[in-house]
Amino acid sequence: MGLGETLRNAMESLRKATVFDKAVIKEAVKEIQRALIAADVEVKLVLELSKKIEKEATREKLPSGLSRREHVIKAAYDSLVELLGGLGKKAPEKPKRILLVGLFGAGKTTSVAKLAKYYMKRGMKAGVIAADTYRPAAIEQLEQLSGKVKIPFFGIRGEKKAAKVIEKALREMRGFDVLIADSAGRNAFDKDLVKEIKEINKALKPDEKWLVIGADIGQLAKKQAEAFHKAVGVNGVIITRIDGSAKGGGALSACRVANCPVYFLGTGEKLDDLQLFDAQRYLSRIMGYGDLQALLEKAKEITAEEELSPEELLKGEFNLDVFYKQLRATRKMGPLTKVAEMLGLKMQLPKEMLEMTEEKLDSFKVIMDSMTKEEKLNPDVMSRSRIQRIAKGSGTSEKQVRELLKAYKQMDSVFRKFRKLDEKALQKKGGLDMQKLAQMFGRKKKKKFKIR
Ligand SMILES: Nc1nc2c(ncn2[C@@H]2O[C@H](COP(=O)(O)OP(=O)(O)O)[C@@H](O)[C@H]2O)c(=O)[nH]1
Ligand SMILES: [Mg+2]
Repeated sequence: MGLGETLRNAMESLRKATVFDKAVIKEAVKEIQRALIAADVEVKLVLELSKKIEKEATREKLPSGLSRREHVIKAAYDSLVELLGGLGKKAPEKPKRILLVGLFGAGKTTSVAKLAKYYMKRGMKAGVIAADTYRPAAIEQLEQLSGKVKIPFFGIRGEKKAAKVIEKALREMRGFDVLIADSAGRNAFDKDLVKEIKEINKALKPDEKWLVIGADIGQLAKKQAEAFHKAVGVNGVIITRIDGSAKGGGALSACRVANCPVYFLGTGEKLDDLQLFDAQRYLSRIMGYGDLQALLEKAKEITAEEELSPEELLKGEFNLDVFYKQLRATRKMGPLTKVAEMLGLKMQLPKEMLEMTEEKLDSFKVIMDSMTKEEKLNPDVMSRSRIQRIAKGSGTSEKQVRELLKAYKQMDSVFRKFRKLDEKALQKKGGLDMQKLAQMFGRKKKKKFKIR
């Protein structure tokens, strides 16, 4: 599974969870962690991101207009965008001289031609300079690539000094809007390479010095960006082969940390396979969402699950719908035992209810899907024939339907006791406080966790 797919799964589990609580968020965060680490994102960054999401998830006050679910999805999405490069600097629209640097095989020569085509398409007069004098075949490679799309090319066969080539090119290629120079790589970053780039740099005086790296180097991109930056003042990055590598996320986040803006992504071998980099667009593309807005819209669709506050639960109508939601919440948070204990009601709580299995809950859900609204809101109308109909409609047995109804009744009577206690407390004044009781009901003080 690629990065996009795993991240998407994590978002989907946030989006689709029936009960939206801490356990769901924790699980989703774990999934995001796994996805990022598999993409070679530095562990430290992954942990920072997880903390950020969890912090936002437990925030007391939410920005207006968002449910907690939407807020968490947005927070996760935004932190991912930030991790992969933020809404940082965009590639310059009208560069004058670009020098590409990088190690062997990074994709420099290919990218020189791609860039020339890119700027030509935008109405600029672009030319390329073959300043890789280290590898004899490099000149031919660039000539061939640029010849395909009639990009003006300059190179001197047999010339060993790259700076000489540049000087001559600058004299010959006047009147160009943008000149893009290739340079030689090495197997590793070394003095020899730095010396050569410095000479080219002096001759060309480029306004843009971009480092080309293959996505497959993952988080090593940080070291490389820093080294090249220190040596020759790199001010932008092109990440190539993002199409074939699972480590694109690692390379992108590493450049972010190194403070090197990623301007372009190489997405294939053809000259048109070059994309302006935008973290948000990149993320929405790999995750297969139109954009964040589309994702939030989808989250809204399933926000049908109403908010269930403990206050309402204790004060309000208790019915099968509330029962089902409470069962799920209880299972995840286990708070009912505590409240019951405090009220001396623990013994009266049916044990099976606290030990309800996921399968049983699922079967309850299926059964309730076959009930009418009236039956759910007012289970007293239940009759033999209705039970038969529900069992048939839900593909369960009458016994299972009765089991659900029995559990509901037990719970209902427990809640009646809660309410009575509270009324008495109110009469006494200063006795049991509904607010306090509610807070204890599965939520830590003040940290109210709405279930939407
Ligand atoms: N799939 C893919 N291949 C690429 C991309 N960019 C470059 N390549 C290939 O990577 C290899 C090395 O590219 P080259 O430009 O010669 O690298 P250089 O040594 O840095 O000049 C070539 O086979 C290119 O076709 C890319 O974005 N995607
Ligand atoms: Mg090359």
